[in-house]
Amino acid sequence: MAARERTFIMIKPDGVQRGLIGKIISRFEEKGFKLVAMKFMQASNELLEKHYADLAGRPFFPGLVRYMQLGPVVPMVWEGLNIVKTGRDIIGATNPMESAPGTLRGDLCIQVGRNIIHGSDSVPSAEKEIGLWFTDEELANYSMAMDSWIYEEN
Ligand code: IDP
Ligand code: MG
Repeated sequence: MAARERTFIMIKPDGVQRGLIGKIISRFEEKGFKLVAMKFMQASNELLEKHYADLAGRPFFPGLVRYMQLGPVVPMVWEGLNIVKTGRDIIGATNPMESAPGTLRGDLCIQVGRNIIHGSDSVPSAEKEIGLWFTDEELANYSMAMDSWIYEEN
């Protein structure tokens, strides 16, 4: 089965505070993706600076790191066929003013600085982000009983 791609998804502090954890997780579950790892934690400055290293030079960077520490976050690893791109499609455009209705950001938030969720933008960044937030031991190795109802045999 060709379903081994993984992505890093994280519910941001506003998503947690607004009671959206269940709704967000449901979207990925109901699609048919497989949850591989999840935790509930307060992110450190150091971890966030590494996670958002590519944006370090941007004017909004200090505010972004502050925003991400306003409360606990829910980092997760999800697995499935083409999940990096499909995950970004489910999440919607970075700025909720441009996110299509039907996407998480399009339906559930209003401003770019409070856009509730993170998703990796490529397979290499997914690998990097998974390694930053999780150890290998934290990634569960199991098969989902319903996989043959989600994926064609091959
Ligand atoms: P992404 O989360 O859709 O991948 P990135 O460009 O990687 O978007 O930016 C990371 C995060 O930084 C965004 O999700 C958002 O929280 C924040 N951000 C991006 N652009 C702005 C901005 O112009 N003002 C404030 N925050 C921003
Ligand atoms: Mg990004």
